[in-house]
Order: sequence, then structure tokens, then C-alpha cells
Amino acid sequence: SEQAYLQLLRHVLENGAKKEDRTGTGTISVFGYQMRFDLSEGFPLITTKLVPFRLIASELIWFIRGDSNIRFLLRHNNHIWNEWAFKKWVESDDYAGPDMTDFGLRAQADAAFASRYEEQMERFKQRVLTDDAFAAEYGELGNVYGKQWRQWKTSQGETIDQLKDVIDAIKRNPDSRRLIVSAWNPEDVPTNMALPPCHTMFQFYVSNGKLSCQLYQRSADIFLGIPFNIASYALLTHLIAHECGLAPGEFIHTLGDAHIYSNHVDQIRQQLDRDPRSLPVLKLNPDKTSIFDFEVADMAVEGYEPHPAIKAPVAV
Ligand code: THF
Repeated sequence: SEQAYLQLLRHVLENGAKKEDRTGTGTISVFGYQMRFDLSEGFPLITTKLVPFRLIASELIWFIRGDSNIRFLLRHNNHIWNEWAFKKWVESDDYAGPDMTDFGLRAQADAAFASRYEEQMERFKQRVLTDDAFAAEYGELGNVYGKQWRQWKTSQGETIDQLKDVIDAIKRNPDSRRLIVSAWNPEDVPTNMALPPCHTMFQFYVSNGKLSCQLYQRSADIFLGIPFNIASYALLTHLIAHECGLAPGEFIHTLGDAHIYSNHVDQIRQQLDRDPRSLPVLKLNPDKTSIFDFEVADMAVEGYEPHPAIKAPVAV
């Protein structure tokens, strides 16, 4: 149930140590934590605040397609990756607009700057949507999840489709202890990606006709990212179980640096004052069999009655 997540919030508030970070925001953080979600108890979409399922579905489909260009997300009205593409654009030699250095932090502190930033971001999104050449260069996040899952480049110049291979292996050899997908590619990390992958690797496990998944996440933004990440991997587990004729088992979420940004603490206290509600149920289109054929309209949650959304700034 959702308790595992609420317990994580309380644990880090109580035990976290102050730690500075790359984004300059400041965090409280612990190292090493594990949560378990039994997928037969309901779909783990957090109810103590609204978490938009359609954003999780379109982001996951984007990964599954092997896509790493935000144009697909923008067409689905999904804006959760915009800041990382925008950052590449405003730091490039082609950008000639007003200075956008540290736009994430400055937009929170300076209202005049925030409106200049929003205007530039709006122009950027329109260009990615309408200008093919611009989108190919600046909508592209590089070798992020989708690329590593579907098109891992080998030293021999070949590509490995890890996702397809792991699904084939689950069908052929469910007892295997090598049912792993890795997004962490040490060769690409320093140069070829907008942001090194936070979800570094995941492993599947089949027992008693049930498919479980464990994710190792190196860096965890507990308030904004983790509710998305839990739902995303739960959805991936359901989809693969659906294709393989298995029931969904557990999603096990193992965290490395698990942190609460200093500008999320008040929001978390508000969230902890709320009582969790019953979890929704996931519905998948029974007519689709391969996970590679699924679209956003083929997946939905029923019975999701969350508390209202709680806004918070994302650290870039
Ligand atoms: N960077 C940081 N700082 N945190 C993250 O969680 C994160 N991600 C992805 C890449 N870099 C990250 C992007 N995932 C939101 C949710 C997930 C994200 C990024 C942003 C977010 O702002 N969620 C809002 C709703 C947004 C909306 O409605 O458009 C929310 O209230 O939940 C971790 O994978």
C-alpha cells in the first residue's frame, strides 16, 4: 500500500542529513532504502496528492518506443522533461535570447526573470513541435532511458534491444537470474546524455506464475520523482506480465541517495497530514498483446480518488 511511501517521507524528514547537491537547491538525504509494493493489492498510484496517470503512461510509452526526443512528450501534452532539453538549448551557441543561466533557481526567486523564462520556454516548445531540424537537435536528450533500453550501442557497432531480450527471456527461461535491463552506460554518462539515468538498472523475477520487478535507483527526488517512478515501474511490470501471461507480483524499489529538496519540506508536511485512500485498479486493453503496441489510450486507472495536487518546483 501507499504506507511504504509515507513511511519513506517520515524516515527522511526524521533521519536525513543536510547535503548540498548539483542543482544548488539543498536537500536532506539518506543513503540506501527499500520499499515493497504488492501489485495484487491495487495499482500503486499515490492518493495523498494527485499524481497524473496520463503523464506516467505517456512517459513510459516514450521509453518503450526507444524515443529520447521530447517532441513525442509535447505532443502528448507532457512537460516533465522540458527543462533538460531547454537547458541544452540555452547553453548552446545557437541560442541568442536573454541570459537563462540557472533558470530553475532564478525563476523561483525573481518574478521578472520568471516571466522572461516562461516566454523563452514557450517559444522553445513551439519550435520543437513545429521545426523538424530544430527538434532533431534540441528536442533530443541523448542516450537516456529509451536509447539504452532499446538501442544499447556495443563496441562492435551493433545495437542491443535489452527490453525485447528481457521479455523473450522471461517467456523462455523464467527461472533465470539474469533478467536485467541496465540504463547505466559508463561510456555515455559523461558526454552523451542530458542527465545520467536515475533508474540505473532493473531486474525481473518469476515465481508462482507472478512477475516481480526490482529497480535500483541511484538518486531519488522523493517528493516529485518517486511517485512517478513507482507508478511507472509498476505499469511496466503489469505490461510485461500481460504480454507473458503472468500475474503481477511485487514492485521492489531500492534507493541510493534518497533526498527531499529543501523547497519541498512544507509540501511534504501537508501531504503527511492527509489520510491515504484506497488504491485504484489498472485496466489494460485486452486486445493488445505486445507491450510494443500499447498506446496511452490502452491503459487507464479506475477508482482513483486522490487528494488535491500539491505544487512544488522541480530542481534542474
Ligand atoms: N529531476 C528532478 N530534480 N526530479 C525528478 O524527479 C526527475 N525525474 C525526471 C528527470 N529528472 C528529474 C523527470 N521526471 C515532475 C515529475 C517527474 C519528473 C519531472 C517533474 C513534476 O513536476 N511533477 C508534478 C506534475 C507536473 C505536471 O503536472 O506537469 C507533480 O506535482 O507531480 C525523475 O524521473
